[in-house]
Amino acid sequence: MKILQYILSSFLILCTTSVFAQQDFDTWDEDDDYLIEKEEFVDKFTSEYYSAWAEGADPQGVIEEGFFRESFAGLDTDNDGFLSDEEWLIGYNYFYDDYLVNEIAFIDTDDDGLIDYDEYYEVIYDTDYFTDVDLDSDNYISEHELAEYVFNNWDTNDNGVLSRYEWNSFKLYYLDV
Ligand SMILES: [Ca+2]
Ligand SMILES: [Ca+2]
Ligand SMILES: [Ca+2]
Ligand SMILES: [Ca+2]
Repeated sequence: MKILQYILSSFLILCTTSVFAQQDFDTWDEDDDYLIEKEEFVDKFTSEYYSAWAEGADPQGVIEEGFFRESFAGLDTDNDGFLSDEEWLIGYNYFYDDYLVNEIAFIDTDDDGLIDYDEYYEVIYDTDYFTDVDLDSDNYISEHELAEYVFNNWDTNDNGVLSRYEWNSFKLYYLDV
């Protein structure tokens, strides 16, 4: 798992232009201590980014369908509407290894070598993925639940803050929805 995360991080850093990443990091790091604390993250995420995830959503939050659609879109890094082997593997290692078996052949039911949204939905809706994010179990993902989930995932070494390295590694996933 550690090695996979390392490979994944290295890969994503290559995809992220460091100049933009740097500017972004600084605007999120309000107190300029070179770390993004959870409070800094939640404030900015809920005020500026949640609306992109929750477009057209109920004021109470995002329902399951909307949440899965945005999750799928986040993994589809080249925005072609399908998950390639590579896109799936990265997403799988990062988000779903607690929930699913990693067999693309099992998910790709029409055998075209790509995972489309329906194929993804078919396997993901049956897992605890949504309910684990929906902390208060009201069937909506509120802005705070989403911020909490994103932050905890992003904080890969679980030390409660995002370093610049963690930030650069996964920026593409969360902010480019
Ligand atoms: Ca800070
Ligand atoms: Ca794709
Ligand atoms: Ca397919
Ligand atoms: Ca909820």
